[in-house]
Amino acid sequence: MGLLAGKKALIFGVANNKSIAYAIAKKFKEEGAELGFTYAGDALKRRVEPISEELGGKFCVKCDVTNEDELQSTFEVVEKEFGKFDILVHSIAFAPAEDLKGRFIDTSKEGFLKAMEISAYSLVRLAKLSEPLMNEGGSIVTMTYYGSVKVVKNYNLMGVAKAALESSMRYLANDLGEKKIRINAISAGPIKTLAASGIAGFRTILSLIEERAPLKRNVTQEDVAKAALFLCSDMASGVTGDILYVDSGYNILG
Ligand code: 0WD
Repeated sequence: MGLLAGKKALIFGVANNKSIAYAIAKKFKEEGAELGFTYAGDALKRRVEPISEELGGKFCVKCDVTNEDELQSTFEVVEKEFGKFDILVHSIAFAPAEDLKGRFIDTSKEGFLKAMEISAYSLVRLAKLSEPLMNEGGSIVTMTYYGSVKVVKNYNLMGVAKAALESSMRYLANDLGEKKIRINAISAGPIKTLAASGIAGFRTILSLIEERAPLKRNVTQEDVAKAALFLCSDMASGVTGDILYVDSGYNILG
């Protein structure tokens, strides 16, 4: 029997089959979970619907996390289709391309607020909407990156948004603990996905990891999916408010 047999998982952040959320959903399905999907906008519908079909998704609904009406209607569908559920995957981020290069000091107010809303506040909002529908023993996982704690060239505004995300995750862990709901983050090493293609000099970062990280290789979506499986399964029953680095060990280097 799979580690997630009988569990229901709601997945945010599939854009295509390179997305980290896709690998996580696939792994969860293999381990017996039932899945529900959302997609950010009409342009992604034709990519995410076939993925939902492939993985036997119970539903696949449009949900731009900046749109309160769509958030409300999504959770109405979740309640109707799932009743209660067990796992929330938050694998969402956005910052304007012009704020992911050059000097951080030049970040626009508009870009800053947008990045914070989509990349950090959305976790708080999704946790709030999930709380009444989550079973005891439920688990939330979000995706972060090392640029939150160290200055990484060009990561700029997204680093600041990830710092807010990580801190939000810890405060949410404290709030949700009494309901026996756990929440953790995975700090993934760089992986070539749609979101990563927006970061200037991404190839250089990939080469640096191969050269310097203890495991001398870049991580894959599958590496991250296995860590997500651990955090969302009963194997991690005592773990909450934590950040699990899945980065070939790069973060330990001085
Ligand atoms: O190197 C990497 N790829 C890393 C990614 C290293 C460490 C962390 N991460 C994080 C990202 O910051 C993000 O939080 O992992 C998460 C998933 O990213 P991904 O799988 O690398 O990228 P992608 O496949 O592009 O998925 C991110 C998705 C969006 O895709 P696009 O590319 O269309 O922006 O986030 C979703 C959307 O599906 N998203 C939204 N969802 C709902 N409402 C919104 C929104 N407003 N905006 C973006």
